[in-house]
Amino acid sequence: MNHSSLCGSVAIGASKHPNNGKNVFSYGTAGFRCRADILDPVLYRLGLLVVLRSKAVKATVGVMITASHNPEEDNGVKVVEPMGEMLVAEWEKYATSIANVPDEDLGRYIESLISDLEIDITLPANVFLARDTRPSSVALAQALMDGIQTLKGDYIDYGLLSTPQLHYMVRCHNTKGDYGKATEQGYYSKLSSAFTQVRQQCNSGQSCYAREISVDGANGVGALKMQQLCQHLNNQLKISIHNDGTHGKLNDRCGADFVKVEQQPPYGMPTKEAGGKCISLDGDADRIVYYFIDNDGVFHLLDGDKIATLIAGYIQELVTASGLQLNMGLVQTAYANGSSTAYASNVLKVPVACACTGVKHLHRKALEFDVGVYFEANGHGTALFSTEAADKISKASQDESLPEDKRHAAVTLKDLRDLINETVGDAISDMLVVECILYAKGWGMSDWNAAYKDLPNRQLKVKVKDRRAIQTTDSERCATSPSGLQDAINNLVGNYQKARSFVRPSGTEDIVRVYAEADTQNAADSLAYEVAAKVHQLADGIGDPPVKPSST
Ligand code: NG1
Ligand code: ZN
Repeated sequence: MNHSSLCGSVAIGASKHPNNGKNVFSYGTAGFRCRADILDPVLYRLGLLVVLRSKAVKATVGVMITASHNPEEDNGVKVVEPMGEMLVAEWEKYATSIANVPDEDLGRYIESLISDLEIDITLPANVFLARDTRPSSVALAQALMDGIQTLKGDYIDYGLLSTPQLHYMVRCHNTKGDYGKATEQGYYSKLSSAFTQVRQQCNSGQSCYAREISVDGANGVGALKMQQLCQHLNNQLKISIHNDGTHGKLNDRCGADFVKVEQQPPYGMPTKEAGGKCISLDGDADRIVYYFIDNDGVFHLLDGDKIATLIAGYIQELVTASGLQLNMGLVQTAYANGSSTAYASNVLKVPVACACTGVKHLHRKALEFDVGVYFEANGHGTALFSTEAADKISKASQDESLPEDKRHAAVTLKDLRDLINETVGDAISDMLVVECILYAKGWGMSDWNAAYKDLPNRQLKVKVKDRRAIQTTDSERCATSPSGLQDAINNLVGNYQKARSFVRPSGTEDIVRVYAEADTQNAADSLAYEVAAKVHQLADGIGDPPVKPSST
């Protein structure tokens, strides 16, 4: 494509997807995410950009259209790197720029990227795209394809997929099938056969394990994909799917985010049965939380921290049993419950690292270990094996000279790795991993829940004039500005037992988030409101200062 034909094609395309310049778009930790009705020009432009990204990395890249746990009216889009990871930081800047450049400068902007980044425009480009079930996703996918076609890129439109499925497809394709087959059937086959293998090796014969699971599909794509998975599981699990999208609205009083934030069961789920195992997915099925109601009718949430410690503890046991020298780590964020961190370090003896909020930060940190497990408290996470670790495990699994128990542990580790979606957190894969571990231990929900007791906690949102006024360090656990805020937080925390609190600007909403935990719910609530009031006072709060309602 020469200069004038590129600019000409881009101008024609842009006229069909005009940017009226009224909105400012920013590619944040979750890609672009906002009201669906203003995203059309962003998708078109991102279509142009991913063609360049594919040429720059000489590989297939992915684009997922979803706004995850946000309301149905929102939408969003995220770019997937060749190995299934999140878009690199440098290109996040280009994504933000291309989304905001005026229509008449778009052709020139693309040309400048091509020349500045020395992209060989004659190379082929290939993009995999998929979308969630939001009604707006269909037209946005078309805008994206228009952008890809403008720059003569190739693409495969997978239609409806979960976010982690799309990440998986991209990695499978770029590893030439080494990671699996880049089809939906390939995904279910890989996971279901690994699931069967792991379960065969680790049957404890104990009795508290139950194979019945009630799934809250958040009225989204996860419900559809879970149905398909069931067809491959040969009744090893008995899954009943609720909030499957046939009547309710996406993420409306259901889904993993609702359950985590509200600390209550979703609507539309038969949770009344005591002891019943329940899970909630989010709108694009990359998050999962477990929960159950006990015999006294009390709701118990087993969130990302409980899942992370279960998985890390089990992998640690297998690594020890195999005799392999692998350094393991658990990566959390500041939102991890203090009890989970203490349990991982003191009981499991797994080193814990803290990363900034947003899975790309956790993912990066987890790569520093031979085996790194990472989870956000909200249920988004996975485990990563370094190439060396995977090689060692694979060799040990085939080493006939090893004692039987060591080799057996290595075989289980190898199959467990096949069950894990290493590209990104995956609710379906995470569920299968958790079910294998509970099965191996013969655990019911209350056995698992008894591992440690969460410290009561509270999250609040504060509206301020400019959330960038809040700056943080130490993986967001300490505020460096506005001045005096951290000292004030320290003083307030000092008034409570087992207390901790921090504040940070949200990356996905125009608010400041406040987190507090303490020995009682009342104390955690009081501390959270006191810290929120300080934020409001020192960072130009909007509206009335937050006050603790008398009922909490
Ligand atoms: P922000 O809005 O930056 O707190 C939220 C979640 C993140 C992550 C992103 C992306 C919390 C406290 N924050 O980020 O963990 O999931 O959304 O979806 O849950
Ligand atoms: Zn999600």
